[in-house]
Amino acid sequence: MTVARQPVGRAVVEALEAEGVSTVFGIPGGHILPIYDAVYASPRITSILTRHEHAAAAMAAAHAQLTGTPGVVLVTAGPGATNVVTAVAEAFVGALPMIVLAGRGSTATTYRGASQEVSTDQILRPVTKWSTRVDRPDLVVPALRQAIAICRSGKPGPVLVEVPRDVLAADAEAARYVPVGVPGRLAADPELIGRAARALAAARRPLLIAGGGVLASAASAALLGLAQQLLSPVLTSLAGRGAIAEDHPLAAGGLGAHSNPLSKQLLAESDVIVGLGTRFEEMETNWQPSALPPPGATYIQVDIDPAELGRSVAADIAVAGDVRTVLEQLLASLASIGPLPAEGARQRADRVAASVAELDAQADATASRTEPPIHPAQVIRLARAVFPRETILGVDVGVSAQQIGGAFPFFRVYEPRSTVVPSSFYGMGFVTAAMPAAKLVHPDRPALCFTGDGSFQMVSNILQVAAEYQLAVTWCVLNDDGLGSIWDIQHHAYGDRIIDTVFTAQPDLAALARASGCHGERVEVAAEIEPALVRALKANNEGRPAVVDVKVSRERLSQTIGHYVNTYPQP
Ligand SMILES: Cc1ncc(C[n+]2csc(CCOP(=O)(O)OP(=O)(O)O)c2C)c(N)n1
Ligand SMILES: [Mg+2]
Repeated sequence: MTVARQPVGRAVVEALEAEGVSTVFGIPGGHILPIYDAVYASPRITSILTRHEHAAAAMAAAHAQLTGTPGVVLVTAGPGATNVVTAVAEAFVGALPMIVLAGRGSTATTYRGASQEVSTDQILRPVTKWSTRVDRPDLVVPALRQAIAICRSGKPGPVLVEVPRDVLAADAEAARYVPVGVPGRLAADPELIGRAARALAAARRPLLIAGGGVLASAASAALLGLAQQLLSPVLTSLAGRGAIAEDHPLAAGGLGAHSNPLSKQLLAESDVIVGLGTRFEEMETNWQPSALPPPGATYIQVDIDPAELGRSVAADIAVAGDVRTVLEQLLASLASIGPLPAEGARQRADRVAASVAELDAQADATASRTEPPIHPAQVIRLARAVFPRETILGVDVGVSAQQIGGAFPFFRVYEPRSTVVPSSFYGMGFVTAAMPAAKLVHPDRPALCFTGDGSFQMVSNILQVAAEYQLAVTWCVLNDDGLGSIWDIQHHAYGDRIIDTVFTAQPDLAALARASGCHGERVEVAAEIEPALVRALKANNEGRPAVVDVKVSRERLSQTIGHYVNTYPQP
């Protein structure tokens, strides 16, 4: 009997199809063409040409943030692969599943100075869960399948499979492909669940903190169940936003510079704190005791990855397991303990709701300012009025976008998997470049990205990508003519010795948008903010991406100053 054979590139694409992949992001080069040629023939996979590989990996990461399934990147050898390093590192630190398929010089020329031949598998190794080079045609698909299993399992992350061009162009036996599927849900040790449940049942002032792990395990309903059982307020990390609808009476805000005075107070006063798939990363704490569980509190940490338990904050009860499963176990255990919630919990919950209403009123007051200059918070609060509830929110790096766009309640998020955010790796431009992927995942939901002028200019060729594919997002540039976050530090901690943090020549970003086929407007007075955002949303609804470039002052929220400036220098 003759065994059917087929080109490796085609087998790779068939495997991706079997895994349900519908979009790949990348840029072709000679080394990766066998895969591209099979995508050309595929009825199920669309490729997006991203004009820079950084944007390919960033969009794949956004795809992962918004869907929970791996984003797929196709790049050529050498510079194609090295161009993805920064966005792959974002996915690594941010625990996002991603598959990078890269070409490599032919096996015949490996040691002979071939074009584009550097050890890209080694360059990517520290920022991937697995980085491998496959030199045998019959092992490419098995390696890919293994890579998919690894990128989705436990704490998700990126993987690299690179294949020399001759191997990719060869034929291999057509073996049956069995999809990896969704990872199983790991339950926690029942004894630990019992300890955690008893601690929670005895808590007088519990607090739940939802991180990206809550979204990763689709645990929102269980989170809400526990919060309501205990009448416990809920804080979210930036990655965890949307884990609870931000108009829920128990939603109290975030951690770190994105936090408000209420969330700090809740952290300080709570006696039992449950961290759910969250890490108290440096971006959120600056290692300051006031941003961490207080010494007297019992800290219960739940994480799928045992290596995360107690890593940044010592945990009194460390529970390894899938967040949703653990929450369900806790709820079952609590049901047998009762009675809940603690005395005084109703009054505390009412106080939280009243404080949120007060914060909201303050945000409204900021937004209503009419005299110049424009405070970035104004823009963000007004955008919340213009863009509807189902909007996908992107916040790039930078003081304006991050600290204010990320801050509750200026812009609200209502559903899980509705944000595109950087990890604590914190690369400028990552979210700006990633944002158009939102329209691929949710064509019917508006998508709005707050970004800084520095971050935007790192990746502004994303405008052309968005225009080409009509990925109609709005970038709202909070333009302070500089690298404001770093200017802040020079201003406060370096005696105002300002070097290389101010731009004196700036492009007209609105004109750049228009020249790229997008809608573009520049705003310099407060009265124009809202109408400009309305027109941008209208352009989006007509299929055109938009830039609203707003001239803002270098004004900060008090929480931002407390978080960064007062704590500088850091360890
Ligand atoms: C790729 C990269 N380079 C440098 C930095 C350091 N950095 C952090 S914030 C920032 C300034 C960001 O400027 P902008 O996007 O205009 O936002 P702003 O702080 O002005 O609001 C810089 C340079 C970084 N995080 N990422
Ligand atoms: Mg700036």
